[in-house]
Amino acid sequence: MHLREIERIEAPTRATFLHEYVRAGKPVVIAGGAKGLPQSAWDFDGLSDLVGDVTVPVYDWGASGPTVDDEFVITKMPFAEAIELTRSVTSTEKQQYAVCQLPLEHIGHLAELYRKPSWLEGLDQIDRPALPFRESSRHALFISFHRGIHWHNGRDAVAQLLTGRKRFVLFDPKDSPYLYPRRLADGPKAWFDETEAVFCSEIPFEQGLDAIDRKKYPLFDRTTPYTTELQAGDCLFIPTHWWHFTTAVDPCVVAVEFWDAPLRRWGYPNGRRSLIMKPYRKYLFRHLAGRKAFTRRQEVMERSR
Ligand SMILES: O=C(O)CCC(=O)C(=O)O
Ligand SMILES: [Fe+2]
Repeated sequence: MHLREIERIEAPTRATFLHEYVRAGKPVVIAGGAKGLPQSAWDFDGLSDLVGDVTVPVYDWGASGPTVDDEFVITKMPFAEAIELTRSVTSTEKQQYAVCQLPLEHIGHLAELYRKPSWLEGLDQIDRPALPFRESSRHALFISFHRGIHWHNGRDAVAQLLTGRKRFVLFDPKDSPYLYPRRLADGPKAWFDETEAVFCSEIPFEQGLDAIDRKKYPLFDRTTPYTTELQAGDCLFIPTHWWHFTTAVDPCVVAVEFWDAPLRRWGYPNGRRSLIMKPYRKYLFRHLAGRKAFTRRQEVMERSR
């Protein structure tokens, strides 16, 4: 296995970012790319002061912390309380709580305060996919120690590290055959669990790359992990269908923008699954669930009613 460091650039123009990275489907770190923007004041104390009294959904994995099965429940609490619980996590197995995929629109007036980096301006309006594959652009907040491996279902993303330090590990979609992807048929829940991200490797990444059992997962050595450690203010472009997981070095807050990527840039072979799942999901939301937030747990609750 050959680790590669993700390329780092500074202050790109919008054109450079678009042509050399987004359209090339190439991950890149924009060092200091979120510096000077209003959201750079969103450290733990800043967020508590601004929107600490807003009630937010929090992921709860119980005493075991997140595992490959990613069995969690959603619980609700004031954001200030969620911040205290999530910022004090020091290891993956002790991560009972995390804030994941929390839309800025659901956290008081945060969405109004947020500003897009200039090099990201308007990129969600070009190269749009055909209607059945479209979703709205979103920005969401994450406060997690470990975020399990997944890829984004037809969405490009820019993660901005607002405070702390975090290690990101990415894999090219071409490495999918060596990442022991789960098949949709492996669990009925998988058919419903398609909110931006898809969790679908059998390999436990919770303890990092070195802890992976090479005898049990011999093909894993054929992958090329792309790694980087983000500091506050750094941004990372994650092309659609690139696998990734994250682990905090220091407690951190991440803001992520998601927008649609055209089909020709979907990463294959795992992108094939999205050709079916994306339109299917849109149908599901519109006609069956009637709403956008649709987590694994909600689905279980929904169906047991
Ligand atoms: O680190 C996190 O909590 C989430 C990061 C992530 O998955 C992303 O930026 O897409
Ligand atoms: Fe992600």
